[in-house]
Amino acid sequence: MQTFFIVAILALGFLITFQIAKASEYVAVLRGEEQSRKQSNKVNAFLLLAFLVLGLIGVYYCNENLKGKILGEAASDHGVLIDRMLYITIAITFIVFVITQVALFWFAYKYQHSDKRKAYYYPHNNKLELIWTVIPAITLTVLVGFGIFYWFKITGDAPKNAMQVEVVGSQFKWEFRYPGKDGILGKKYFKNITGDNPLGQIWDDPANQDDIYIVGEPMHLVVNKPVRLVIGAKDVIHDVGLAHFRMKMDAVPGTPTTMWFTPTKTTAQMKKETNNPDFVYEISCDQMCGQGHWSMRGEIVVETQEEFDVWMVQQKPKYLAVFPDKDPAKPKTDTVAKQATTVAVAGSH
Ligand SMILES: [Cu+2]
Repeated sequence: MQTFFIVAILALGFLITFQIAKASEYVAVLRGEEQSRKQSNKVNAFLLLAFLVLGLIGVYYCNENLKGKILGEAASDHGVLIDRMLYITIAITFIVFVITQVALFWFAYKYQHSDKRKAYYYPHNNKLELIWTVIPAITLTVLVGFGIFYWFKITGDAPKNAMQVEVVGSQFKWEFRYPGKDGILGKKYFKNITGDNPLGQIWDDPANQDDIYIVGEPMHLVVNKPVRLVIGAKDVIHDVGLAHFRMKMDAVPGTPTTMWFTPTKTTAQMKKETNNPDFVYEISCDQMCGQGHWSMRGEIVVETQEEFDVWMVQQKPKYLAVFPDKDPAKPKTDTVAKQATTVAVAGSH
């Protein structure tokens, strides 16, 4: 019995010693963790500050590098307004961006965890809420107000001397139509669309008989002359994107949309300005419209009135291509020949 107690005491003693050793080992580990936590806390706070500085340098660098290199100056009157609006928006949001980012990262650094400080509980302040709601609301209202003003201007009535061009998108090309001498685009009906009549023009409408149809060739516009685009689509939604003019409008099947602008630089001027002899004004499709979306590219030539007139004289109304007999310029050989055969046939009887 005595031996049992001695063994038991020894075993308990061993167990207690073992547990104390283990506990102090845990304490040591915990102390180390606390140490390393404090260490990484400092490193993280410093990294946040470094991220802020590098990020701001990156923003500045990108801006300096790309300034004026992407598209150059706007080539239309409305484009200048759109650019100005964009610059004002960027200036305001940039100031807010810098203030909020500096405050965010600087506070994260300055108020990193410290044993000497305790977080201050500050859940609500009506005045602050009011300030940071009302000021952005007023600012955004002014910015959006500008946008709506320009939007109404661009989609509203064009000046009386404006020329009109119809732009029709389909998978995956652009087709153009000029109203001809009468200045009126003839009526269309989608069920009339055939290989011979790609826009579905109603030939009985006299306004259609002088309309010029263009496909696979550039649209021609006159410099400093307002142009009103009448935009449509034949299958899905496309979008007439005119990056150089800073214009853009959806092309919706069944719902014509319009916008007008005045090109202010000829293609020749742009070639000089951009130092690029191959410069062309492009129409991009700005709406994902299917597999060939990427290839849906059109071109625009901006030229002087004289050059435009020379080009226009060479164009022939689609109507005359479909009904060659109606062409006044065409010698009536067919009719004469037919009459001759009729006479010959009549004579043989
Ligand atoms: Cu498209």
